[in-house]
Amino acid sequence: MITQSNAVPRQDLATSDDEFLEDVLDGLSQRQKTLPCKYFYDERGSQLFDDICQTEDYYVTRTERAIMERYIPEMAALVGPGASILEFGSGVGEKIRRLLTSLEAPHSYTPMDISYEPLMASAEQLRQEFPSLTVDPVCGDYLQPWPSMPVFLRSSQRLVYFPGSTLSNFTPEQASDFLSRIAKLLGSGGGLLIGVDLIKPIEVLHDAYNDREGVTAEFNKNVLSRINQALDGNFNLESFEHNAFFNEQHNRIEMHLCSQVDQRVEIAGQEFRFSQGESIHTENSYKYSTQHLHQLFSRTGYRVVDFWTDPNQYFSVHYCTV
Ligand code: AVJ
Repeated sequence: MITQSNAVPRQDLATSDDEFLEDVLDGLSQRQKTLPCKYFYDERGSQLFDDICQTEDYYVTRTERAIMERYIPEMAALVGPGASILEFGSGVGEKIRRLLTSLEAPHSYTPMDISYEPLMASAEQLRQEFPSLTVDPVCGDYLQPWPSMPVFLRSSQRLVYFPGSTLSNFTPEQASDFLSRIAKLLGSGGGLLIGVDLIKPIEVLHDAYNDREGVTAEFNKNVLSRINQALDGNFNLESFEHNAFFNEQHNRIEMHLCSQVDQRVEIAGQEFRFSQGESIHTENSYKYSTQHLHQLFSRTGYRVVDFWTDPNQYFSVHYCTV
């Protein structure tokens, strides 16, 4: 992890090639081959994700934005003045602007993200746009132990912002653990503003992860080209097919890459066999009902103060306090 207080800027430790290689070899050695979804987000992958967010079929981003637009004054009133905000997975810092301009005199902003360059660039830009705001970027994987974050912890008006349904990528156990950790970090009186995707008709879900422009398929396959480039792999991208479907038993979209033929792939000198039809499980995206969420929040130490949805009830934003 890197915080601003580390005087010397360093490469992103959270995405070192050594760790990447270890995770890839590990994942592809399992019976159901798998790859951690965090590796989608290299520069090209982040661009492709942005493109997904703009497709007609992917309702998630646009629906959350509409909820925020409509209800942000209510949210800001609940949060109150002088907030210090910690955001997990801040990306290029797009969503926070809307919140910063609506909150009354926000005091500080601590973005945490795995991608070093966009994190630092957006921190610098926010400092210029909001001169009275203390911006204290923290680079790292938020599923790992967190660094100290002194600026955030010094405040008694703590707000954690976790938009975009990133929680969807966590298993239910990871989601509980993560929310519990945040509750402890927030302490009594702290607030959580969180956007989570909801269960909906299966066709809508299916289309969102199988968009007609094929951007999601490209996003999924990009992890293979990343392995080829960074880890000296020889995946033939044409011989893998994007497959995304809703697993009703687990309430989750699963994304896979299916081998179209029997084949062998080499990565950093190590060989992996794929039989025809065998898949690599690349992502889970869990969908929740508001009842699920309310149970989850109360089990992990929160009280739901208010929540907002869109007219179709496709997406939810919750404000909870500890
Ligand atoms: C960033 C986890 C919310 O699950 O909808 C989009 C990622 N994957 N299309 C999601 C994603 C394929 C996205 N989250």
